[in-house]
Amino acid sequence: MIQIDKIREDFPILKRVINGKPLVYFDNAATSQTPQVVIDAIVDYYSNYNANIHRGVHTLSQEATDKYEEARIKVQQHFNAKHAYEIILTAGTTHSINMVASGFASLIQKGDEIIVSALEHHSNIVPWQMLCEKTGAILKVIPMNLDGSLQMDAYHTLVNKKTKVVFCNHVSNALGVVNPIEEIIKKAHQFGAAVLIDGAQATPHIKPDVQALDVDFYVASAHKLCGPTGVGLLYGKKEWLEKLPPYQGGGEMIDVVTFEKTTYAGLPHKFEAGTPNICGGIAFGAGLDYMNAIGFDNIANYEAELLAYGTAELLKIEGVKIYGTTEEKTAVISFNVGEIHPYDIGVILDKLGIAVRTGHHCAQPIMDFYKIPGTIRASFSFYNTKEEIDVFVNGLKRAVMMLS
Ligand code: C6P
Repeated sequence: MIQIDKIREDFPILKRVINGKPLVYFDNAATSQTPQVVIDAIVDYYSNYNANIHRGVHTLSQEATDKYEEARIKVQQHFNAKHAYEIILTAGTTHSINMVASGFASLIQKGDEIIVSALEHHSNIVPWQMLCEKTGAILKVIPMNLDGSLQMDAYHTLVNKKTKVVFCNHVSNALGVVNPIEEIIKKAHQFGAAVLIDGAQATPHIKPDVQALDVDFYVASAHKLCGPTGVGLLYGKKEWLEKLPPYQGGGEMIDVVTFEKTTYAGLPHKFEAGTPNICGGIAFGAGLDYMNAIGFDNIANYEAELLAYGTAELLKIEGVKIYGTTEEKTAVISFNVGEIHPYDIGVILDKLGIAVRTGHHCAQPIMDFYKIPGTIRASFSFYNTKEEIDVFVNGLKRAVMMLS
């Protein structure tokens, strides 16, 4: 059970007044808000044990190193990775994807095939296009249906022995649909292809088990998980992380350096050159602790209620068209009202204290598919309420009246 009043107390920002109105924050798919315990963890780090890690013999450095490595273990346990060294702490989902894509440059040859889904965020399209340009590999796309689901029959015919890597998001950021990643992974493995799943939008709602999924790479960002920006994870199976070359050269990722030759450190340090986001990593762990204490089953059940209520209320407004109508969705409603431009609605909602995202949501191919410039995206979290949905729906009605 979600104790909503208690939970809302944990988030100082929810008390903010915007344009004279209480904040209604429905832009959770862009970034989640930060509970006090995570803010406290950040303040504690800078107040009490700010130091560089893995290098100093002094007490502060050891304390910071211990806390940072504890955070890695929290991430390992949360995602159920077999080994802590399979968790690379990165700057976030985009960074993690680029690490893998650039690493594959040495494993991919001209004529090899790479598959992405039609539902990808730009950060899971552009790095692979860059890789194809560099290597002569061919990018293939799993097409989508009108309801936002993937055409899985087409996927089954796309995979073949030339397929080297398959990339798909676990949940689409623009539509909120949950993709059949188990089926995608199983099929790719029949042909020996590696699979990277982008969990940026799934992880705030679903606790993934990377071993049960048998996924090769899984990536996500802390800032969508009640943590800070600028930190995230790359999970990789040991075999794959050992095969990939390091992404960057520098301090921390080496074993022995001479002017003739450098040998690299083992996992995870091979992929963690330079001073990492130490405080961010520790706060990432604090965010996971906070969400796990609430419980992901509780979060999912409560958000499903918000999604059902919000969808039903929105559909009462004439002209509302929702994009992404599959049965399995996270608490995201992407929609338009008649011919009104989403941006115009977003501006009026902001005047009423309501934060939503408008536009193409970094997923232009999806907007091209629907032949629209963008959508209004309302994305709910476990700290939102049905009362806030009422405020939003009333605000939307006002906006539609003003713009019609
Ligand atoms: N989507 C949204 O409003 P970063 O920016 O690296 O933390 O995450 C990038 C990213 C990758 N994949 C998916 C599925 C995502 O949703 C995002 C971030 C935000 O939808 C900001 S564009």
